Amino acid sequence: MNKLLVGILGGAVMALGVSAASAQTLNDVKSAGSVKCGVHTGLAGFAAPNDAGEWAGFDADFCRAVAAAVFGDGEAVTFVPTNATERFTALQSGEIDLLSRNTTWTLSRDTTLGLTFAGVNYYDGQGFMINSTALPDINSALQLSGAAVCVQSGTTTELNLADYFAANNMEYNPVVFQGFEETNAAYEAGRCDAYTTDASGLYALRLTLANPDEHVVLPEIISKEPLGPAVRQGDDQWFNVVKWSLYAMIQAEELGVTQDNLEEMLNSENPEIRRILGQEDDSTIGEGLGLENDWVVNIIREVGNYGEVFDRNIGAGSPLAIARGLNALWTDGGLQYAMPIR
Ligand SMILES: N[C@@H](CCC(=O)N[C@@H](CS)C(=O)NCC(=O)O)C(=O)O
Repeated sequence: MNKLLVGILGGAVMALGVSAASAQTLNDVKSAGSVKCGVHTGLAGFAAPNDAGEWAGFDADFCRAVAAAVFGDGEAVTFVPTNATERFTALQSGEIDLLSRNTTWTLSRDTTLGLTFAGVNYYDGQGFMINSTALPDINSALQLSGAAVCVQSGTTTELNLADYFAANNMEYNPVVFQGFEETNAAYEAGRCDAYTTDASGLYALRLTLANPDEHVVLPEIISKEPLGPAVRQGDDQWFNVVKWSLYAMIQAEELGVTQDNLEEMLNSENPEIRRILGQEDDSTIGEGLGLENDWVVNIIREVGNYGEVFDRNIGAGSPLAIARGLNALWTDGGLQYAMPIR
């Protein structure tokens, strides 16, 4: 056989192999009866077991939104706690179908780990927290030269920390841990002058400290941390289900469709609302995704729109009380913008 033919055949076999082997997640999820969703081991407001032992939080609710889109049931989720290091292997190995865990979208992760980010559900940035009782004169990260800084391995945090101190000609002593609990315990015990992670993580962690009021998040944000859900590479159908679940939540907020007014909205005459809720007679909004036409209705009924999920878990209606900031809708000066659902 000539080389060209071998190449073409090889390519065709590979292409078939890839699509047959990996473009299966939606079917696998449907036959398993639940979405296996990788979450944090316990980050208040994002994903942590509540008093009733149920997973609660912004990232946990995104798992529920995808389950609602697929099954019409937000509880059809198997939550799999993952730490910063094991989260990517869990996705690669098929232990989880979806990673919904304060994970930053970067070039290297997107191109070398066999995964694909489906969007950004939280625009974040890295910050520093200090104990203001121990360090009353520090009010800027630029005063941290010589500091011992608690940081977790396997994170973008560790890399940005090195860049920031180098760029500002400052020295520091990294105190690196693998686990979240260890890092937090070391900080609380005063083994580090500062703790660094995503600002959202700092606010969540502060709530769990013995004296939250003693701890101050410094004003500098030293990086971009676009956090979002990720899926395995090579399965466009599942990627689309996850990506459009996020867009649907954002679009529902833009259209004013909420958990409370959903029934009313099902009778709306606004064509955009009718379309997103699958209420047009010739609706096909589920077809290309392999879902029913009421998949958005199910997401809103089960978890609410993007703003509701934000407020309830991490925003104004929660102990974290994080401002919408960059996560406001584009119509309110923020960056959250859904592609058109039509
Ligand atoms: N967004 C950053 C940091 C995310 C991250 O893993 N942060 C730490 C601090 S909040 C964490 O979640 N640790 C918990 C653990 O590994 O169990 C990333 O994707 O690398």
